[in-house]
Amino acid sequence: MIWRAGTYSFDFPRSTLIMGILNVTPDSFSDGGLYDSTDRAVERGLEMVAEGADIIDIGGESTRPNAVPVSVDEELKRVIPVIEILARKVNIPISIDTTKVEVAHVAIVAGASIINDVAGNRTDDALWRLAGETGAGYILMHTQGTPQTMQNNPQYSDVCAEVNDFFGKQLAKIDACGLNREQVVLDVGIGFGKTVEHNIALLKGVQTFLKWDRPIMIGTSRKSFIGALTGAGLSDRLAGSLVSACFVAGEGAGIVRVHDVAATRQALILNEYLHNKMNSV
Ligand code: PT1
Repeated sequence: MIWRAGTYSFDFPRSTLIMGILNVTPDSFSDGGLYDSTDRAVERGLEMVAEGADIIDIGGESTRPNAVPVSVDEELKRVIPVIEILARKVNIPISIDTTKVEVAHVAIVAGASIINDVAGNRTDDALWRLAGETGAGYILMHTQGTPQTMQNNPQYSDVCAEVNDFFGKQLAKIDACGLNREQVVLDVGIGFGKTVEHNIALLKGVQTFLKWDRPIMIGTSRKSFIGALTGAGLSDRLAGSLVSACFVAGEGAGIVRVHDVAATRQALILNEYLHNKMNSV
């Protein structure tokens, strides 16, 4: 199975890809304000490449529960200078974490190769047509509602079945927009309109999403369900993040989205040796 993202492509099955998170925001849930100048953000991007990232995901609008929305202009001002510089300095794809077609368009012109869409439940097709026209990779993420409403009593009768229904319906609409399925990655949206039980069911159910024959991406890094299950505070969730990344990798997820790139690379390498997915030793 191939995933095409601009001039990049990845063949699956393969060792799990690591998408490193670069939040250029003052308010992201675990690292807000850390990389809110262009220089510091570029430096962290280069550091993630050195740590073994396969993709850098740049976001200028936090989408954690109850985040405050930002304008197109503000989002552009945050992310575009970072994308322009990093795209020239690194040889891995840069992804733009945005729900706005205007931001995605300028980001692609600036050098981004992937659109990471946490509003995969969109009803308009402009973002899908943009991905089709530009050949960018496209990450379709499941969510219920918006960041402002999604944690307001989320309900499912069978969360894996309902997320699979969602993938089927959205993929059919996407097909009609000239966006090739080879460009598409599916993401269950951990923490987006889900209770702790829903998140656990989705992680245990990774295999049910493989039927679409597309790479599955999972983002658990530092999220609140780890805190809810263990009592760990925001700055203390690395162990839970690593265990969940290794678990979903073993279940067939192709990409994990993480803050802690070096630690995740180390954990995944060991995990792959222990599961006999690496030949030597
Ligand atoms: C994700 C993701 C994302 N997560 C993709 N993009 C975030 N494709 C941003 C919490 O419960 O999983 N996949 N972009 C961050 N969103 C959240 C959601 C952060 C929930 C924290 C929580 O703590």
